[in-house]
Amino acid sequence: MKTTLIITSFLLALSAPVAFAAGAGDHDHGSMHGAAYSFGEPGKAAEVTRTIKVGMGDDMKFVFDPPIGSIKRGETIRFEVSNAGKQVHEFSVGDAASQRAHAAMMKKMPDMKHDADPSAVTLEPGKSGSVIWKFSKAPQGDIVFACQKPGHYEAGMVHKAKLK
Ligand SMILES: [Cu+2]
Repeated sequence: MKTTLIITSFLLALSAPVAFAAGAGDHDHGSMHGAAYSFGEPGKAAEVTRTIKVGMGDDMKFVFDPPIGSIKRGETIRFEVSNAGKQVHEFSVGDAASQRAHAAMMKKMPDMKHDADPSAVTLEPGKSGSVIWKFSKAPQGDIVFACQKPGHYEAGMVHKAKLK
């Protein structure tokens, strides 16, 4: 419960300045419902337009199958994520700002899971899970997929995709 509260307040703290920076005239009423994200919103299974397998391993790489290429604004993607490694890995959807904040938080709480965060999944070795994300908002810069277990982003567990 404590972790959930921490994550929720983190997300609120994170999203508020980003949403504000997104600019006047771009009022997002969706953000009034729970946590808001600068890079889209949790997707619905019924609205999935493509499914991509994401492999993670101790070689510190994401393998997208098929390759994700660029993302069309508004599309909903189901990521079927599996961890073939012997370490815990995570797959999180974000943008440069959210991933920076996420990395800072993971440094303080390296064992945190993302059960309360629909934009990320944390997987024990051999496990799989999924994230369904609607790319309804254009962030500043690229969409950034990352594993923020300490040191993993730096070792290569990051992938950037253009949102068009
Ligand atoms: Cu990792």
